[in-house]
Amino acid sequence: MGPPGDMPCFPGNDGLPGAPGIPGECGEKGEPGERGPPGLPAHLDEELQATLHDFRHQILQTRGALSLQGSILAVGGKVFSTNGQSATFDAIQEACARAGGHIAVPRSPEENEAIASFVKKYNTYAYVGLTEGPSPGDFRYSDGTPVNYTNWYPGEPAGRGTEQCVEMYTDGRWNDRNCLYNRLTICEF
Ligand code: MMA
Ligand code: CA
Repeated sequence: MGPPGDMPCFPGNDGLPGAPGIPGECGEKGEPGERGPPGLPAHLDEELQATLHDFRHQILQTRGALSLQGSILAVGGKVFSTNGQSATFDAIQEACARAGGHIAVPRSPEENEAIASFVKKYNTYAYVGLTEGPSPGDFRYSDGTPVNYTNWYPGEPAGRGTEQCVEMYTDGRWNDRNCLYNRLTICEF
């Protein structure tokens, strides 16, 4: 065998590409774009009018279907609704919140009658959205404001701090009551 040659060899082919690097940081938020051209007046905007027409139609359809089921009642600006199910005060509050509303609370004789009509229909007492504050006999709305309209059954509230919720009887009158019974779920929206 002869001595090693001194002929330089040519570079070989490139290796395989490496693994991707870690992502870089996000860029700055861009400037807002230029203001668009002024739109048509609403009454001349056919697309807007068609959308409004469709909304109105869908609202009427939904209201019609729900009122035929007897599960909603509109009074003044409020809509009252029940699912016909009974639950504790806390569970009613949660169910109403999940539906995007609050537990029903009558703030006028008309609202009281609407709620009472569900109580009669289901022959089940309902809790209303009032609870007793720290001082006995002081019932408040869930936003903490003191109750103004009331419809207590004669002699009520009598719990003096031991009955912190309020149930509605089938005649529409109210009784302060422990919060852990199962009472009709009625929400307002
Ligand atoms: C009575 C009366 C109410 C009270 C309930 C509790 C039936 O009504 O004392 O004030 O809330 O009892 O059981
Ligand atoms: Ca009572």
